[in-house]
Amino acid sequence: MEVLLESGGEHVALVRINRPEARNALNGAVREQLARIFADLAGNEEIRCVVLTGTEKVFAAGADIRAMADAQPVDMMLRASERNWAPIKDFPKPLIAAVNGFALGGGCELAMHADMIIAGAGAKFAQPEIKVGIIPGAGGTQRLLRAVGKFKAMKILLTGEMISAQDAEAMGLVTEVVPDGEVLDRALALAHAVALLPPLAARKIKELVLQGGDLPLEAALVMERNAFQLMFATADQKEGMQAFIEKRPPDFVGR
Ligand code: CO8
Repeated sequence: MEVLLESGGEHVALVRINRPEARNALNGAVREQLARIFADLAGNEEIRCVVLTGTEKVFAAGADIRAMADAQPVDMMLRASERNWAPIKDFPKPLIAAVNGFALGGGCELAMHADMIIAGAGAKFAQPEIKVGIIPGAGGTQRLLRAVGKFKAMKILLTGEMISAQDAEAMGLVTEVVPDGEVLDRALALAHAVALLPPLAARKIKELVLQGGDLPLEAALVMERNAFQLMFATADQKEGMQAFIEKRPPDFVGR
């Protein structure tokens, strides 16, 4: 298997892409395995947060160029790769990308599917599709635009040049930059901190940030208000507030 599912500790899953001989290029097998794993994790109540990572040298070098080089448009349509992106795009729980080395093309797009990106100081990000005669095909133009704004996005998309983890952090593409050897530990620590908090509230926050950001403000605020009120139906709201009043740590159960 090129994608490994491991325990990341209590309530945390660790998903590793492990196809080092092709720099973790996202061929059909890798994308199918990722899709299956994320679909399973979505329905697994034990899991509250997921960390997605690659190897020490590469997060993912993009779509598999060898598997696309001779393709015709109809081949690409029949591959319907959006089917395999869907379980990651729609993953309802917090997802943290731990990026060491290269996150290029589809690899950068995959990282941008996460809710937080922890990058090693030596990590490199790019959308180099233009250099091989295509354009990003898994949301790169749109998610990058929304993350960093038009003028930074245009430079990245039109030149295909790599940007450093530090520059990516400065423009808002990366949550935190840490020393290369500490990326996974930091991502897991963050995942554990999130996993201790009420999972239903975490899901709602993710839903609101992702869906609300593309709505008119008034509509998004109504959505937020409804979700806020719904939280008062959860056992974790009662527990969180009671624990505060009793000056004890809360024990959230995800209900
Ligand atoms: N596809 C297929 N094979 C790859 C890819 C790739 N994207 N990247 C690396 N490899 C293979 C190489 O062909 C090589 O194979 P072999 O040993 O058999 O010759 C092996 O991995 C090692 O590669 P390098 O020798 O180049 O390794 P380096 O460490 O010197 O360089 C790099 C690593 C910088 C990552 C370099 O390999 C590179 O630039 N790769 C291509 C990056 C790229 O252009 N990515 C964009 C691809 S297009 C894309 O992602 C479109 C997204 C559309 C999304 C929708 C569908 C998923």
